[in-house]
Amino acid sequence: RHGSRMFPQLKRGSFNRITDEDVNRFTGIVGETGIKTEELDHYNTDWLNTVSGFTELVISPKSVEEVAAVLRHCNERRLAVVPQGGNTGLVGGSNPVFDEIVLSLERLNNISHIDPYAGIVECEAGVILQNLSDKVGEHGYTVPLDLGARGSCFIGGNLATHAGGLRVVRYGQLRGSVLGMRVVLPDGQILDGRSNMRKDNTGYDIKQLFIGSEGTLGVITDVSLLLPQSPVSVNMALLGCDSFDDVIKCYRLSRQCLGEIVSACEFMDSLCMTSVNDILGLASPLENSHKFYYLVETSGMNMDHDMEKLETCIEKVFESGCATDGVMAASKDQARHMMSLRENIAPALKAVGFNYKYDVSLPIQHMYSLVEQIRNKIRLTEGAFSVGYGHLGDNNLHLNVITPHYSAQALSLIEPFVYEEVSRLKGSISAEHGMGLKKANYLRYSKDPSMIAMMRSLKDVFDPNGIMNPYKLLPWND
Ligand code: FAD
Ligand code: 2HG
Ligand code: ZN
Repeated sequence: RHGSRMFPQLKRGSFNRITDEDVNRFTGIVGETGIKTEELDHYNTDWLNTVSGFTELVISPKSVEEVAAVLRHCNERRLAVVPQGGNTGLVGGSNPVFDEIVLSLERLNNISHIDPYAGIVECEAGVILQNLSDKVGEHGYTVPLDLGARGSCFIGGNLATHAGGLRVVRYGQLRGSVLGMRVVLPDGQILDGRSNMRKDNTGYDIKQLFIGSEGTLGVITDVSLLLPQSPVSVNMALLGCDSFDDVIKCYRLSRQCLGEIVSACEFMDSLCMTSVNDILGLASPLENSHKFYYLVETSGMNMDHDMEKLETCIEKVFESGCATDGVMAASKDQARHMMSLRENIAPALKAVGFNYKYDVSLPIQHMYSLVEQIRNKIRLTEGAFSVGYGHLGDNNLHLNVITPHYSAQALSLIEPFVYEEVSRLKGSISAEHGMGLKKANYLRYSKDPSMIAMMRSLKDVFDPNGIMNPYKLLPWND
């Protein structure tokens, strides 16, 4: 049996099953407090409640040596393992499919050192992103990554998925801020790539392979991150637009007017806004409803300077006619509220029904037409609707379809069409959430066969027995 209705054809790999002897051995390594054999629903099921497995064992090591000893035993015994962080992943990557052991990073949560001069933090993989952010904030720094799941996701999970989020337009992708990492391979080898140097051109940058590897090559245990200075002034504006073309024009103008202080460029359609309004009771600061909304945030060091720039920007936007309505946050609380409207789209949609999520990169001018095509395809499916939102500044569309309950028929209307279309437009079928279980078989839509073959070769080098997060990221149906 397995817990994914979406993939009835998936078969369990030829891994051994856990015995009492194995459990005793693991208990010897991590102690009684590091072992769980009961009440494992939280570990077995994903945040979206769309996939769930049947693990009977969760192991939570407290040190890198314990991770190494656990993995060595799993490898010798051919026991499959799923590394798990905060379990907020959206592609079914962090949960077992069958009876894989869950190796949770939850107890590896030490922030070991903050260098206030260089702006570097060293920490373990199990630190919750919000806690990391609060801690470095005490020293005047911020983490170069922020996302709605900050209260639950772990920095190790962020690295393993190569999470994007709200601030990529400002700080770039996470991999650019990673100075060093320590990783444990399935045979128990510790790859110690810890470093605090910004520049290091001594050959292959092995840590980069583990960023975005989704637990399929090894377990990330430690990281050093370069930190940007915390902004002193944060401002926000929410604009209402009549068309997606107008949203793009607003975006273009805002980049031109605001330059280096831009820190988020997000968009959402009207159904997203009504969903957060109606389901979560979060009110829009705009009186009227609009077909589209564009949210722009600035972060800088001088409130007067930043406000002046944003005001001039809004004036230009209205002069050009690309927005018909708009409001600037008058306080930090208002700014937070505006961003919460955007961040809460995923929680609001989750409350309505079954969510089919597509997280794609597309040329900006094609981003919304995909939503319209899908809307047309599902128009006869009872109770179904689709929305579009996302990180406009990264050309990252979040296309979500919602049906009252899981429907294989609805799924067949969307897939593989959605992947074919993204491939045709030379986009990416995963901009930031990763491949996990749900997207693994579609890898070919974004990667050439030569690249997939090389990915398999690398997998064989690091994990020759294939025990690390099986059925994830790489296609399992060929
Ligand atoms: P998990 O979900 O536990 O694991 C994710 C994957 O990483 C799994 O394959 C797991 O096996 C692997 N893994 C975890 N830890 C390790 C480790 N230490 N070593 C090796 N492998 C590991 N994502 C974005 O990119 N941008 C967003 O804006 C965004 N917003 C979100 C908002 C909400 C409300 C939610 C629920 C999710 C959001 N996500 C977003 C998705 C998710 O939060 C991210 O993918 C996050 O980085 C996952 O971190 P996690 O600790 O929860 O990892
Ligand atoms: C976001 O940007 C997240 O809000 C979630 O990446 C997107 O749920 C989604 O589709
Ligand atoms: Zn996102």
